[in-house]
Order: sequence, then structure tokens, then C-alpha cells
Amino acid sequence: MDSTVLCEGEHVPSSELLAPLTGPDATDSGHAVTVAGRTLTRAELVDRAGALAQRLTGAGSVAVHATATLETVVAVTGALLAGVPVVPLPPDSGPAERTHLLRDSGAELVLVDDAAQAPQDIAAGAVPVIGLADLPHRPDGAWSPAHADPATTALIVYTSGTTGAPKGAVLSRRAVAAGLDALFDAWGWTAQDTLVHGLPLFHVHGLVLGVLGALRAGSPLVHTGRPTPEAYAAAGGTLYFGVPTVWARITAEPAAAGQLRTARLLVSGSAALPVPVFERLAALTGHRAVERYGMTETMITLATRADGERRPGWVGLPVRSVQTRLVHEGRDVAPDGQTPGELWVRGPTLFDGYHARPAATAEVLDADGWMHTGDIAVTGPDGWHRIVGRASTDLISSGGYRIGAGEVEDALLAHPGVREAAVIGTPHPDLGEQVTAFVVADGVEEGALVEFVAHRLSVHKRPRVVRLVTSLPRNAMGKVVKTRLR
Ligand code: MCA
Ligand code: AMP
Repeated sequence: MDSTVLCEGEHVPSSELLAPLTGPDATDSGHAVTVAGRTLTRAELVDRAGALAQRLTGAGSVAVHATATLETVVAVTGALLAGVPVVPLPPDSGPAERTHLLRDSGAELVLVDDAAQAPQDIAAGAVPVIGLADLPHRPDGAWSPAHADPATTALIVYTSGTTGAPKGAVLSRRAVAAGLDALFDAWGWTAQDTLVHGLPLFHVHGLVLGVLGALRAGSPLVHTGRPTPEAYAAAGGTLYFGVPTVWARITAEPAAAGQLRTARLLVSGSAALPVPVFERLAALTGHRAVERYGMTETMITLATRADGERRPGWVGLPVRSVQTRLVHEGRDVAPDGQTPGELWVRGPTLFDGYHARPAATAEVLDADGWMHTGDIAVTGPDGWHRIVGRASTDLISSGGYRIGAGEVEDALLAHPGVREAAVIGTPHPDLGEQVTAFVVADGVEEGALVEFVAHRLSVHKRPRVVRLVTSLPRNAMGKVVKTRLR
């Protein structure tokens, strides 16, 4: 199926994920990508990505140590132009998490900014490393991008479930293209926009929407390195992405917020945008933010439109080509704006399944192609959706990151002094929720446990609060009753 790319305001049908970079109409439109103050023109990006692609041709998949740098943009672009699936590695993940991602994905190479500075476990690991700094800036002789089948894998993005280690969501080139094209449609996103954000480059939000979206739309990208209010204010873009924590921090700095008045559209996602933040942002910037909802497995499925109504607290309508249902105990619930049900989504933007985990895939993706999201929503008679919560208390939403309680519990239980551990999300004024651990332990202090987890998992998965307790509340079956921990 061909999808639609917006190129300099025109509609050009293309199933090639990054067609605007290399297609017949590609021109060097000046500053294509800036990350943390360093810039590549579109031609420079294509040259550097091409030099890398020549090295990667034929690889099964490559991992990218996805720092917020130009090198990550080159690495991901080069792999996609070579038709090679990309496995983003969170750069702050501990060795245990990284080892799991490399083993589970079977990545054949690891791409890093600079091989001399690679983390010890990567440098000394079994998987060969390529440093982007060591590569030529131009392809050697004639080179052209692979014509990859749209059904092949673009990315394997690791994401947390309620239990166990992260699973790799397999996203096809077709799903990524369809997901991006739906956003171009919803937000009127064209090559005339300059996209600004400072989100991490190892998740769908920052990497797929925030980098591949800009490359596919043909719009310049300014990645601010970190998503600070000052950096957003200085970037002078038209289209801004942020998670609610980022928008809340911007509203705390009215002078910076005021600089966003010249933008066209502010977009919030990855977690619920609190209504007071929406209202303050509107007062300070003149923009009623567009909110959208999605998940790694589905891309963005619900959104308010640039040319439509904004309703604080609501995430809008299904994007183009996506269908939704709300289901409770096997039945569709009434679209009355108040009866909650689990949100199911279906459409061309969905993942192909979890890498090498058919049973886990079958738990969430049914035979009719519906993804059971685990998020609880209501819909109004007009089809608008509001996300009201999650089916499981074991998925924590902190700063826009989805964190599986089970993974943090497993990390704590690996400590020899820990006998029992239960992890929940508790309210946090800046991050939405914070990771809070209740631990039964012998002879070990709270701080040492946080450090212990820090060596194993990504920074954002560390407990912010550890409470040492003598026992955990359990029901008659011996299962921990997490609601009583709150
Ligand atoms: C963090 N720190 C900690 C802990 N956690 N210290 C002790 N204990 C902890 N548990 C450190 C950090 O390393 C940092 O140190 C400092 O504390 C401040 O951290 P924090 O307050 O968390 O602020 P931040 O580092 O500025 O992060 C806030 C953030 C971040 C920028 C909002 O959470 C973020 O980037 N969120 C985006 C998540 C995202 O992109 N999600 C997309 C997935 P130091 O200052 O020394 O570094 S969802 C998705 O993709 C779907 C499709 C969707 O819907 O979008
Ligand atoms: P992840 O898989 O890390 O991409 O996280 C996806 C999860 O983020 C979803 O299942 C939702 O729980 C949450 N999420 C994303 N966008 C929103 C939103 N606008 N409102 C509420 N929750 C959201």
C-alpha cells in the first residue's frame, strides 16, 4: 500500500520510508538536522548515512547506542537506507539491561558515537562495534539506498511490560510510514515546518516521530539536546513536541513560554497532559496544545487535529486509517462519555509482534488484528476519546516513560540482601508518577538499593523512593495487594 509524503507542500505517494531524503525530488534544503547545537545539511546527512549504509548492507539488524547526538541520527538513517532493522539502546541503561537488549534482539553490530568512548560492556562485549567518528563522511564511489520491502522491519523498540525484561516491539517500514503519514494529515505537518524537541532518541516519541517524522516530512529538525524551557524558547521552530513534564516545566518559566507564541503548533503526548498545565500553557503561549495518544506497539492512534477542536483532558479522534473499540468483559461499551472500557486499536500503524515472543504477542494482539492496549478510556457520542487510566497498576508512567514494575522488582530482588520487593507508581508533581519501592531487606540501606538498580537498569527506572518495611500486604492467595501500598 502506498502512503502519502508531504514534500514542499505537495502530496507525493511513496512507500519508501525516507523517500524525501534520496528520492528524485530531494534537494539540499539547507539545515536539515541540528542536534545539541551541531548541524548537518540534508546532503551531508545523506552522504554520512550513505557511507555507513555501505558498511551495513546485508546485516540482519544493528543496535544503535542512541545518545541525543547527530551521530544517532546518522546511524539510524544509514541503517534504514541500507534496509537494515535498527535496535535503539537507551544510552543510560545499565549493563544488565543492555546485555538483554543485545542478546534478545540478536543485533549483529553496535553503532556508537565514538568507539574509543563506548561503554565498557559494549566495547568488551561479543558484538562488534562501529564508531561513527571513524567512518568517512562520504560513500566510497557510487552508492544508492536499498529498495527495502515495506513489509520488512524498520525498528525493534524495547518496551516494558508489567513483568519481566523489556520486549522488542517489531515495527515494519510500512507501519512507521503509515503512522507518520497519519500525523502529517492530523497536524498539517509539512516541509514548511521546523520541528523542535529535546526528547530521548531511543523511543517512538523522540526517534520515530521526532526524527524519522521530520526526515519523511522533509522538515528541518532542531533537537535541543535536553528539553529545557530555555532551549525550546531559543529554537524558533513552528512545531514543538513534548511530554507533559516538559510542558509543565515550560509553564513554570513564563518568559521562555512566551517565546513559543510564534510557533504554529504545540503537541503533547506519552502521558496525560493535566488540564491545569494545558490552561497555563494556553495563557502563556496563546496555543491550546494538541494532545495525542499512542504506544510503542501501535504508533500514534488518537489525536486532536491542528484544524480541529482542542478539548483539555481528551485525546481526540482516531488518526487516519486507525479504528478503535472500547471493550469491557468481552462487550463493546456505550459511547456515552462515561462508561470505561479497555481501548482496542486496529490499523496499518500496528507492530508485527514482540520479537521472538509469540505467546506475549498473542496476549495483546488478537486474531482479528486488534491490539488490546491495557489503557482504559471513555468515548463520547461524537467519537472523542479520553484516557482515564490503566488496567494494570504494574505499569508506571513517570516523566512520559512507561516503566514495568516487574522489571524494577526483579532488579531489586537480584540484591542478596533483598527478600521481597513490590514497586508501584506514586503521585509526583513534576513527573506524574514516581517509581516507589517497598522492600523487605536485611542489612542494606535505601540509597544502596537505588545505586544497585542504577547499575542494572536505565536511570528513569530507578526507584526515587525506597521504603524498607518488615512485610508486604498480601491476600489469602499470598499475592501482594499493591492497592494497599498506596
Ligand atoms: C533521575 N535521576 C535520578 C533518578 N531519576 N536520581 C536519583 N534517583 C532517580 N530515580 C536524575 C537524572 O539522571 C537527572 O540527573 C536528574 O535526576 C533529574 O532527573 P529528572 O527530574 O528525571 O529530569 P530529567 O532528567 O530532566 O528528565 C525529565 C524528562 C525525562 C526530560 C521529562 O523524563 C524525559 O526525557 N522524558 C521523555 C520520555 C519519553 O520520551 N517517552 C516516550 C516513550 P542529571 O541532571 O545529572 O542528568 S512513550 C512513546 O514513545 C509513545 C509512543 C508515546 O505516546 O509517545
Ligand atoms: P510506551 O509504550 O512507552 O510508548 O508508552 C505508551 C503508554 O503511554 C500508553 O499505553 C499510555 O498509557 C501512555 N500514553 C501515551 N500518550 C498518552 C496520553 N496522551 N494520555 C495518557 N496516556 C498516554
